[in-house]
Amino acid sequence: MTSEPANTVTTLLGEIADVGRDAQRGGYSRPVYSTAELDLRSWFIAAAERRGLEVLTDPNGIIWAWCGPERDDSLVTGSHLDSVPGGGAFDGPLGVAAALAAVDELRARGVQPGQDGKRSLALTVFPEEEGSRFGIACLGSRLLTGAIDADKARNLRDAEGNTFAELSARNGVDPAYLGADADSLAHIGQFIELHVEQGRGLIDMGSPIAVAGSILGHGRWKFTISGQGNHAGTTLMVDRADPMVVAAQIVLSVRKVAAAQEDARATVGRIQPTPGGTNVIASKVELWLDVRHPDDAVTAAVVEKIHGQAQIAAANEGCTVTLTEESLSPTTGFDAGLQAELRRLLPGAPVLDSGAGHDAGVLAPYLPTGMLFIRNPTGVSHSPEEAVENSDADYAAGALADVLEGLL
Ligand code: HGY
Ligand code: MN
Ligand code: MN
Ligand code: MN
Repeated sequence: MTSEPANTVTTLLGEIADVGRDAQRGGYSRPVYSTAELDLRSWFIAAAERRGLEVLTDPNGIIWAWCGPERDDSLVTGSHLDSVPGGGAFDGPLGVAAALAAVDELRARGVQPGQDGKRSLALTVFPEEEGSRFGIACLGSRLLTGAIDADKARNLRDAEGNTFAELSARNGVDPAYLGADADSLAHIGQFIELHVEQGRGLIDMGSPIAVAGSILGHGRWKFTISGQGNHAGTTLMVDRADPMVVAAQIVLSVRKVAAAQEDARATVGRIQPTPGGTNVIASKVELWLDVRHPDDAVTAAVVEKIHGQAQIAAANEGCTVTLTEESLSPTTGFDAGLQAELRRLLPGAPVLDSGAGHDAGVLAPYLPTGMLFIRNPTGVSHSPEEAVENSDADYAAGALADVLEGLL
């Protein structure tokens, strides 16, 4: 059923290709509510309004673009526009652009959501999917579902000390009302997220598209290591309590513990020394840990093991170390019935498990949810090397339209 792609996705992505480029890191840095992400939100709203969709931004900062008057049992598709620092062009925006292009495609086929007995269709953009600014991944979908306490979310602070509530208010949403939105959630009949694959699965399978099987459970923790800040030149080596030395040992133990645990993945991608001077022994080091495993109990055991080794390293260096859990996302399966429907509507599409987290994973326990992955020829993501061939990007619009037409 997939018609010749109308090259809308590549055209749409071309419109935002210069938004949030990061000259220093390469790729894109589009933290939530940054100028870049706000520009992308405006781009999406304008594109949706040009298509006659009714657009609103809710108190959680989620943008909804409606096609059709009915709100009950709606079909919703979308993704996110925020990025990791130095991220790729497709992680998030591909799903948003494909949703816009799929609306064009449906209309070209004479399919009008919300008319002729068809359900309404909503396109959504979720804020802070990457958790790059406020530390909690999928903050928008966690707020929608109530998976995060509203007050905790309001008081999350970014590196400059802005709270999520302050930035929400500064961008036109009243933080007094953010939080679980049971009413909006109840209106969603099914949610579909199309996303660039963030690995090599589809390259190896030789397919442009896959239906998601599951999402790997994952979590984020923060180590805070405290030592004795001091002068780099006047402090003898024997007199030091240097938290950077403990941090270095934690990074190595993360690799060792995870490499020894089948199917585990663990990463330290961010370390923040205080004060961070070349000629200064740090007084404190904050270090963030990302651990993933199909079995949530094993994830916890891996973290525990790393924590034990961190405590020994800290004691040996005369430092102290504390560990705080920042967010947990249990391993998520998708609605089997919807998954079967997606495979029926996309004949030959393989099933692919995702090592990456997504808003669809947060929604999955609350409503029938499915995901589609589009081939990434480099298999690299969260990096400027993330890629999607134009032909696959445009094909995605037709494939998503096939799915939406079949479900509407
Ligand atoms: O971190 C993740 O897995 C996702 O890309 N936010
Ligand atoms: Mn993503
Ligand atoms: Mn991502
Ligand atoms: Mn000095």
